[in-house]
Amino acid sequence: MTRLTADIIKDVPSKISDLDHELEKRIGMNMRDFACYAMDVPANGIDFNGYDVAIVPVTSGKGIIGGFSSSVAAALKTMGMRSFITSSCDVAGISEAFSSGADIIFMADDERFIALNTRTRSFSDNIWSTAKGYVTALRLAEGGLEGKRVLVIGAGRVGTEAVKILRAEGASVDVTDILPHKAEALGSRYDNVRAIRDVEEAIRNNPLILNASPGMIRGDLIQKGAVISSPGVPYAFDEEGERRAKVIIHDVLSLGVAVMAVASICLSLFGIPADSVIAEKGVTL
Ligand code: 2YC
Repeated sequence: MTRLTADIIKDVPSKISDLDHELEKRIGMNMRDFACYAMDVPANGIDFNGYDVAIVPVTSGKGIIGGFSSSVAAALKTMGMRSFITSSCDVAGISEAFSSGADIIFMADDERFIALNTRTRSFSDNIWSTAKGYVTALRLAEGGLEGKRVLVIGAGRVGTEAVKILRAEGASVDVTDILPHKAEALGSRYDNVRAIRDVEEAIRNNPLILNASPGMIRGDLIQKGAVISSPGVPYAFDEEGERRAKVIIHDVLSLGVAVMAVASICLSLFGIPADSVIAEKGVTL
């Protein structure tokens, strides 16, 4: 997954309520209700205000990303959770979170971004949650994915989870990646999944796209009326693409965080392995 930068996320805290209202206007659900919908949690099934959520800055590897913790905190607060950023980082921050009675602890190093539920010992993962959120957004925008063909651009960790979740929803998948072997690995592992080498041809032929790649997508390739769900960072579309597409769903962090929060509460499994067994078995409360 592309590593965020302070510049990419600099507006998240100030723009989070606009995003929430935009979502409400477009799909009739705010971020919190959308995340519940994505996780099959009944509306009002969770008392969000009853959750103290700690975000622990992590200095390992490439270190802290300016604004990352405050962006996560802002998204969680918008959902009605009581979020706070620990004053310490790393292990000291985790112990601070525990001793302050945090119910859920959000933390990210360069490899993984998780939400650990201290009450149920389950945790959710940003990769899977982002894929789940963006497949759900595509389904809502398209009015259902059963029996449809979706093009997934990018066979990285989010794209791979999205392929699995799309299959679990009854869609057929064309997948393409700048490294063809990554798409071919998915094509040979799953039926109803085809690896496509010519990405331009694939974009021209598919009106349903989930973009999980960091690359730009030329607007002149996009079909008129295309429905595009795009967790890929940075934003990939030019004016021509925006003119042609019926809808392009994109945000840089908050939708994945919202699904993580709900997933960490409603999943009693200990963790969600990267191969997202949940996505294939479905989640029922
Ligand atoms: O500020 C901090 O605590 C840093 N350790 C956060 C590092 C996040 C690295 N991961 C990413 O940038 C992307 C995010 C979209 C979530 C997953 N990968």
